[in-house]
Amino acid sequence: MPIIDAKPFHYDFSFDHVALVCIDMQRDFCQPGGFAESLGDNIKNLQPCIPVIGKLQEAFRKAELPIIHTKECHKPDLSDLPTAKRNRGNPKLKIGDKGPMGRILIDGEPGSDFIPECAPAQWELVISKPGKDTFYNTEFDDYMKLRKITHLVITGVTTEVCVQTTMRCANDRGYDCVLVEDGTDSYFPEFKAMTLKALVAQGGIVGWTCKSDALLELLAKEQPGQVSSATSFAA
Ligand code: TIU
Repeated sequence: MPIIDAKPFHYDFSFDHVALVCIDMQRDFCQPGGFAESLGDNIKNLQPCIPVIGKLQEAFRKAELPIIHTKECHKPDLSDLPTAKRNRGNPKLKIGDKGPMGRILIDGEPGSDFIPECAPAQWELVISKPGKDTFYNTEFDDYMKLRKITHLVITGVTTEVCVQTTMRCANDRGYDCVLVEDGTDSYFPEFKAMTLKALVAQGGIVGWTCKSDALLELLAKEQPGQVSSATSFAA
């Protein structure tokens, strides 16, 4: 059973039951002219995690392990967008308004698409989610159960919003989650730091955190083909 260094103590999992989850690595959150800037957020603070997530994706693909990508977005007719969410934060451009990258946070628009550094491979599952929680109004949980995935390696943005919400909701459903410390970022570095602490407090009340190197070193030792989940996952 693979074991990695983690907080508050080591994290172990089986290659047959683990997946990498990449949360909302979208242009609207990471690039100029998107949802983040319409809320006045500093997108510079999200840049450090981007190459780290890219490396993890490469390593999981090489080991033929599953990767699931989420994107926060809404239907073009806004039927899945609560008015409260549209108005929240009094943004310059609201969700659904036309911005430099198309309509803000609308599925199919350039802004809601993934940044190229963290884009899904053609065969990888993409979950479009209308909320911060990846389980809310999506097929994520059904898919994980079907594939017998019990352990989630979580990455993405932003740490204390969609990432933390998803990790807490996964924990309540019985998943063992490890959040990659350098594979997540917030517009507010102090919120990231506090979230990483809060998740692992009380003996890992919500789960674990680890550094990407711990996973990358482990996966570098694995030969593709040793990992039996790969073929069944793709089937
Ligand atoms: N605003 C903010 O920090 N985050 C979001 O709105 N969504 C995600 O975290 N993906």
